Amino acid sequence: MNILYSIWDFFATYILRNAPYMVGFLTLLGYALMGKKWYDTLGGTIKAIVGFQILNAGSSGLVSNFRPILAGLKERFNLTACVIDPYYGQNAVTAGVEEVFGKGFSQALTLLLIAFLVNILLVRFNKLTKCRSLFTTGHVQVQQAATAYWLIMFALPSLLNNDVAMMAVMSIILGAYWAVGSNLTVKPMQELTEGAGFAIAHQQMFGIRLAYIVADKVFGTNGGKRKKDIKKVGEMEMPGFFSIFNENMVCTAILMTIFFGAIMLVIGREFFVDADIAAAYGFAPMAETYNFGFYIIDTSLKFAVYLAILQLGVRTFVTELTASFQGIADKLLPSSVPGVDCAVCYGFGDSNAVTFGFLAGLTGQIIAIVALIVMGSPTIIICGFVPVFFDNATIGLVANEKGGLKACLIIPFFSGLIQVFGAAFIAGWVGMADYGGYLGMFDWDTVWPLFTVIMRYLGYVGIAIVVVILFALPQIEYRMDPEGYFLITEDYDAYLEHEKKRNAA
Ligand code: ASC
Repeated sequence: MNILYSIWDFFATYILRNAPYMVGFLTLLGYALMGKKWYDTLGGTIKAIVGFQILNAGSSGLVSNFRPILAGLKERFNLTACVIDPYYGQNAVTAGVEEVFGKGFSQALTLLLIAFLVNILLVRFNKLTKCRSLFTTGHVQVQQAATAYWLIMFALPSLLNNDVAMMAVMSIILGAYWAVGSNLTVKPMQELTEGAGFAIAHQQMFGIRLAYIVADKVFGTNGGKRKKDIKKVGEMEMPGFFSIFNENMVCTAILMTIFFGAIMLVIGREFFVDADIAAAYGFAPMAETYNFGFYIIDTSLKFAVYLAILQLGVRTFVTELTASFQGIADKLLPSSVPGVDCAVCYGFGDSNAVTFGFLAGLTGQIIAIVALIVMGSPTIIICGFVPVFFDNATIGLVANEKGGLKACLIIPFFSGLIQVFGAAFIAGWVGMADYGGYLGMFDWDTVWPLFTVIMRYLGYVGIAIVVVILFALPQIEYRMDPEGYFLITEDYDAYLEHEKKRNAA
C-alpha cells in the first residue's frame, strides 16, 4: 500500500502538477499506444518536454521582465492593493484559507486530483457528455483548484463541517468546468490553427468562446459569409514605413518601447536603481551609472525576445503532443483532443494580433483601475502581467481571426475592463483581497463570480443550477451541428467539407 502511495505521490508531484512532464508523459503514452518505434517515442517525448520548457522560459521571461514596471507603478503611486495574478492568488489562498475557513491548503490538492478524474470520465463517456477535451496544464490546475476551494467554501458555508459532501460538490463543479470550458475552445482553436488538434485548457476558456461569438456576430464573418471590409491584422496594408509593423518581432519591439517607455519615464530613474526596492520586489536593479534611455529600450526589446522564445517552444512540442495524442484518442479517450496552455495558440493566426490584443487589454485595465480609484472602491486592483497579457493576447488572436482588426482591439479592451471590475468585486467580497491577491483571469472574473453568487444565495438549488449550466453547454453546441461536432476533432478536412455543404444549403 505504502509503495503504491509513494508512486502516486511521485507521479502527482513531478508529473501531474508539472506541465512539461505531464505533456511529455502524454506524448510517451500516446506514442506507446500507437506502437511507435522506441527511438521515435523517446525522441518525441524529449521534444515535447524540452519544447514545453522553452515555452516556460519565454513566458516566465515575459513575467519577470514586467515585474519592475509593475512594482514601479505600485511604489510610485502608492497603490497597495490586490494584485490580480495567478501566483499572487495562489499565495493568498495558502496564506488565508486556514485563518478564514479553518481548513488546510492540502485539501485543495486533493480537489485537483478528484476534479481531474471527473474531467477524464466526462471525456471518456463523451458520446453522452459531449466533452471532447482533456485538461493538461498542471500549474493552472493548481491555481484554479486553490481558488475554487476558497470560492466554494465561501459560497456554501453550510457544508463546511461536511468534508465529503464539500469535496464532492467542489470536484464535480471544477472537473466539469475543466471539461466544458476547454470543450468550448475546440471550435475556435481548430479554425484558428486549421485543424492542429488541440483545445485551450487555461483561464479564459469561456472568454475565448465569447470573443469568438462576439467577433463573428458583431464585427465579422457572421456564419462564414465574410463581409468585404473586414481586414485581419495580418492583411492590413500599411503605407511605407508602416510595413515594418508587419513583422511580428519588430512590431512588438516598437509598440512595447513606446508604451513601456512612457510608463518607465513616469516612474522615473531613481526607482530602478534602488537596491532595496529591487530586492523587495525580486528584480535586478539598474546599475547606478547605466544610461536610463538605454535601459528602457533594452527592457522593451526583451518583450520581443521572450515572445519569440515562447513561440519556438510552442512549435517544438505541439506537433509531438498532438500527433501522439492520436494514440490516446484512438485507444483510451475517443474523439478527444488535449487541452493545452493558451500560449500554444500564439504560434498560429496573425502573430501581431497577440501584441495588439495585449495592449488593448492593458488600456482597458488601466482605465478600469483609475475608475476604481476615482469611485473610491474599497478594493483597488493592481494588474498582474499574466492576466493582462495571456488573457487579452489570446482573446485578441481569436477575435482577429473572426472579426478582423477592429474586433482584435475592441474586444480585448472590454475584456480588460471586465477583468478589473470583476476581480475587484469577487476578491473584495470573498475576502481574498485582504491577502493581497486574486487569480484574476477572465473566467475567474466572470463565470466563477457568477457561480459563487448563485450558490451563495440559492444553496443546494444554486449548486444544481451551476451543474446544469455546465453540463448543458456541450449538449447545446452538439445539437447545433450533430454531424460536425465530433468530426471537427476526428478529421478536420472532412469537417471542412461538411461545413461547405452546410453553408451552401
Ligand atoms: C497562467 C499562469 C502562467 C501563465 C502561463 C502562460 O495562468 O499561471 O504561468 O498563465 O501558463 O503561458
